[in-house]
This record gives sequence, structure tokens and C-alpha cells, in this order.
Amino acid sequence: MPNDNGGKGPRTVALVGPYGSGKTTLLESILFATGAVQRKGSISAKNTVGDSSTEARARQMSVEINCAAAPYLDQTFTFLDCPGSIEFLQDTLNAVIGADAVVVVVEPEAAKVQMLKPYLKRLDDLGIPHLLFVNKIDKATGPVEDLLNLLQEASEKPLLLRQIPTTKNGIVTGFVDLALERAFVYREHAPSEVIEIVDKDSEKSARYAMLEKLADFDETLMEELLSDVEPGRDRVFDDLRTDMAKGLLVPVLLGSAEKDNGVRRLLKALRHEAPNVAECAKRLGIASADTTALVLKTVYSTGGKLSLVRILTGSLKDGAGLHNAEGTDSRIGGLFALKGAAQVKLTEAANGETVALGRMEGVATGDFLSSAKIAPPRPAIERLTPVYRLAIEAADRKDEVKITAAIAKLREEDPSVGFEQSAELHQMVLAGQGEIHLKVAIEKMMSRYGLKINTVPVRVPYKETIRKSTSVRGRHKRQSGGHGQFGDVVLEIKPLPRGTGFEFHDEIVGGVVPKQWIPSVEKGVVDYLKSGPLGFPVVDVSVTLNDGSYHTVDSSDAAFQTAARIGMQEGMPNCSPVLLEPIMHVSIHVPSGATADVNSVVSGRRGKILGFDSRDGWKGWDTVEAEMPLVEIGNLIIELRSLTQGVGTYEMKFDHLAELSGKVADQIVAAAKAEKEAAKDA
Ligand SMILES: Nc1nc2c(ncn2[C@@H]2O[C@H](COP(=O)(O)OP(=O)(O)OP(=O)(O)O)[C@@H](O)[C@H]2O)c(=O)[nH]1
Ligand SMILES: [Mg+2]
Repeated sequence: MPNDNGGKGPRTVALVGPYGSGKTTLLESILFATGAVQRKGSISAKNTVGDSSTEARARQMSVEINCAAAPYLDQTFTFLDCPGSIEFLQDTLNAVIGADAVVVVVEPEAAKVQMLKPYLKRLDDLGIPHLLFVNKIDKATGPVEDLLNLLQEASEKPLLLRQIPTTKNGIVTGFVDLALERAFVYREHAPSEVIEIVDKDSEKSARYAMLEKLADFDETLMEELLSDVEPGRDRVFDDLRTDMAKGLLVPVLLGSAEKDNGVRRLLKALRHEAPNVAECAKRLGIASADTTALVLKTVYSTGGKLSLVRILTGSLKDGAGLHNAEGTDSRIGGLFALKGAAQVKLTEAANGETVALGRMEGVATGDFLSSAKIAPPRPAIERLTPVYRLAIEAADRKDEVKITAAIAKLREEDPSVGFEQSAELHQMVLAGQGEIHLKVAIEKMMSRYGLKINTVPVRVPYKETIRKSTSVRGRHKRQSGGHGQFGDVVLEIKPLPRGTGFEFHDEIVGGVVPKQWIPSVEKGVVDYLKSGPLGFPVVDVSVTLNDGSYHTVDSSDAAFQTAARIGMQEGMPNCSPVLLEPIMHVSIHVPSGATADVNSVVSGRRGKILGFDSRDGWKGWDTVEAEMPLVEIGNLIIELRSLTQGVGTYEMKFDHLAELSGKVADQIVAAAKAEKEAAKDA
């Protein structure tokens, strides 16, 4: 391969998988095994390379990607330790496309297998070569074949068991590598020791099963198997490499990151079988003689903005100019190798390396950067839809502008944080992937920019309407010194069908209200409708102006506006006003085992099930369609996740407004009134 230093060019590998499966520990073990760190850190001691941020350490879980390079033999591997919590998935989605291969770290526990699907599904869809590393093998119970069958359900691609465990008294003590045909016994925190294969029959049948799967994609191998010819080792390794690169098969390896077992085997498999940067560039559609880099992540560190990039074609030098797809020119202001939070300054970086670039203003995550005048268009990256919302307030009003600036930076780092300054709700609303996601985002803003931010629930945009008609006179007459004020209108107020909005009709005959004041009447009505008798914006009403009178000197725009407002104020309370609450159409996606539970979640939240079906493209999952009041959706995601080990999710869109009366409505109206009074007094 060109640019690949005889097949030994730099590789970038992402560690992905469900939360707590051991990715950060695996990175630590890899760094230790390769000598990149002298002392192995641990999650409990809060000193790992992977969980470098205060926010990650405090929670003992990864909340963003960390990057670390490890030289292994004559090759450099850069690992991206991805957060497992589904709330931080966006970071993984942004970066993973720039990796040559992904190690999906899983636990050998049947109950946790369904947690894999959101990762494997996306890797399959994106065509990113990946393998499974069954971690925590020190805690495994039960036959590996059973586990493999369960894992297979989560993967669309066939899994290929590369190793089988060897056990003593039910505890895994080592493994047989089926490609090498060698047995190893684990030694704690040291390389495994090669031993004689003890159970030759098990090894032979497991190897045969592996070869059969490889033969599905290799006719010669199939013929060899059929005629009992022992395939050459090179053929087996070639097939392993090609089949993983093409995404035909997903190899499965075993180990324990905690005890440093199986980690060197994993590195060897990556060394020999992971595709290289040229293949990654090809997958991304990059074929260029120019330098091209993909921005995997953006961080604002104490030293300013850093853009983590994978160099797909060509190489980089500090100070070089690069352009994005819009042709914006940015000069590299510092080139760094990262090891968690630590930065090592470089003067240049080779093809295939993953490095951080300083001060690339105008550059965003997902940009291709090119030495040519215009970079290729941005690759498609899935953008997660928000499932949780929080309103924020500056503890000190002076900080409001600073907060908006901090949010802009935060959203550059994490585009899955949505932000809206809602005029309707009079709130700053953050939208994201869950409570922890938003709490971490807020903590970051507070600590980095010295802000104090309070969180409050997001208001519900209630509306109100009327159920009866009325006719009312609005008269405004004031005599004071010179000019007086005079306006007089007769309004007919009528309810309209739901969703019609507001209508204004002019039925004045004979100019009893002169033409030029008619828009003033409408203005007065519209102004009143901003807050009806219950205190909420009024919808679905028709107002007809059908009579009135005027005064040649004292009538004015303002006087007719006031007259209309007075009329509305008097008339509306007689029209049987009623509260309207937003009802959303919700599509809930869960593993099929949880579908029945979802039904009770929906009915417990005043929802209505519309139907359910298998989830499009997600084997073993269902989608439940339902209608549910918006106010009931506030923490829906939390309940869905607790039913589904974190993988359940939903999307929603506004459907309609529904009348709400009785005690609940009275409470809402009273609360809104109290809030308004409090705001007046403040
Ligand atoms: N027994 C055992 N425990 C392990 C092993 N690897 C990791 N752990 C433990 O599993 C827990 C989670 O480990 P992490 O490395 O933080 O897992 P992670 O996948 O990075 O977690 P997130 O980033 O939050 O998704 C920690 O308590 C580790 O000590 C292992 O091989 N065996
Ligand atoms: Mg982690």
C-alpha cells in the first residue's frame, strides 16, 4: 500500500462499546503493555489517561473521547477511548469514521448483550471494520459458545470466534488462538505464556468452525476444507485481514483489561489485520494528492481551541495553511500529540497519524481540511435528536451574555447540545441526550468560564381557547386637556376549530369605524390574545368587528387599539375559556423484550398507544407509536433507559393541542398566575 511504510504505517483505532465495559481500562492496559506509560492507572484511583477530565474522574465514567498514541513494535497506534454512555454517543459518532478499525469492548454477561446494538448497528451501517473484545473474561461464567450466540443476535455481520478460553475450576486461565494454533496461559500484568494445547479436540472443532466461516468468502479455502487439505497459515491470516477490512466478518477476541490479559494478542491482531489509512481514506471517498485531514473532535482547553484530526492523505507541518469545504483558510497554530490531557509539541505529523491542531478558527468537527484551495464536502455524520431538556438561568444576570458565548463554544465541542433562547417560554433551553449529558455540559461551562448557572424545568407552552361565542362592546373615552381619546367597537368573538389559529373579520358598513382605524382594532385584539383570561396565549378564535363609532377629533390609532383591548377583556371571560396542552406524537424505540413495559409507561403518562411494529432496520427491536402530553415527556427518557439498560430512545414531534380541564388545569393556571405576580414584584 502506498503511504503505509510497508504495511506498518500509523493506525488509529477507536475503543467503543457499552458503558462500563472496560474501554478506559483497556486503553490503560495497552499503554502499559506498550510502555507508553510506566505505571498503570485505574478507574478507582482516578488516574487513567482515558478519563482525563475532572467531569469524567468525578463520575468514574468517560464523558468525552480521549486520545492516546502508543508505539507498538515499529508502528504507532493512536487509540480513541470513547465514552460508553449513550448520552455521550455524539462524540463517538463524530470521531469513529476517521478510525481504521474499531474495537468493540463487551462484557461476557448475557444480560448486557442488548447494550451492544446501538454501537454495532451504526458500525455496520457506516461500514467501519470492527472486532469484538470480550473483556472481563476473569469474571466470565458459562460456555463461550452460548455467549457468542447471544452476541451474534446483536450483530448483523457474522461473528468469528478467534480464540477459545481454557478454564480451571470454572475460571478462565488462558486461551487457544485458533489462527495461530497456539495455547496461552494468562499471567497477571505480564505477557501470557505459550503452552502445549491440552484439549486438542476442542481446538480442532473450534478452528474448523472458524475456517468454515472464512471459507464462505474464499472458494479456494472451501475446496481445501472439502478435500481435507490443511490450509496454509498465510491464507488464514490473509482472509482474516481481508474479511475484517471488507466488513464481511467480525472477529471475536477475549481478555481482561484489568489483569492485562489478552491485550498483547489484541494488539497483534490489530497490527496484522486492521486496515490502514489508505483504506480509511477510500471509505471516506478521499483520493487526493493533496494533504487531507478529517476533524474528529474539537476541544477548548486552557491553551485555546484544539482540533483533533486524522491525516488521511499527505502529511502536516506546524504553521501550514489548510482550507475547509468553504475555502476558509486556517493556519496551524501548534501541532500536538495527545496522551489524555497531556500534549507533546510536534513540528510535523506523518500520513495516518492522529494529532491535535492549535487555533484552527473557523474549523468545525466533521470538516475535511485540505492543502488544496477547497476541501471535499463534509462527510455525513448522524446528528442525534435531543431527548432531554433543561432550562438554565444565570445566577447573576450580568453573566447572561457570557453564558451565550460559553454555550456557543460548548456546542462546537458537542453538537448534540441544542440551545434555544425561547421568546415564548422566556427561558434559555438546553436540549441534549440526557440528564448527565446536560449536567456535564453545564459543569464544564461553570468551571471553565467561572459562571454560576442554575437549572430549572422547561416550561410547557400551554395555550388557551374558548368554547362559546359572545358579542361585546369595547368603548374607550377619555377627556383630558386638549385632545381627548375616543374609540368604540362592537366585537363578535367565536371559537374556531382546533388548529385554525386566529381570524379577524371586518364587517363594518357605512364607515361607522373609519377604514384607517380597522387595522388598529385588529392590533388591539392581537395584543390582548397574547395572554387570555387564563393567562396563556389564545388560539383558535375568530373576532369580527361589526359595529362601532368614532369622533372626528379624538379618535386615533391608539384609542381604537385600547377600545378593542377593552372589548376583548370584557368579552373573553364569558366565552368559557379552556386550557390547551401540547400533545406530541412520540416514536419509542426499544428492544422487543421491553415493548410490553413501554405500553404501561405510555398509559401511566396519560398517553395513548397508536400501534407498534418492528423497528425499521433494527433486528429484535420494536417501535411504539403513541401520543402523549408534552408535560409528561420531561423525563420519559430516564424511564425508557431504566427499562432497557440505557438503549431505549424516542423521537417526538408536535401533533396537536388538546383541551385540559379539571383540577390539573386549575393548578397550572394558578401556578402561572403566581409566577407572573412574583415576576411583577421582583
Ligand atoms: N473484573 C474486571 N473488571 C474490569 C475489567 N476491565 C475494567 N474493569 C472494571 O470495570 C469498570 C469500568 O471500567 P472502565 O474502564 O471505566 O469502563 P469504560 O468502558 O471505559 O466505561 P465508560 O467509559 O464509562 O463507558 C471499572 O471498575 C474497571 O475497574 C476487567 O477486565 N475485569
Ligand atoms: Mg471509559
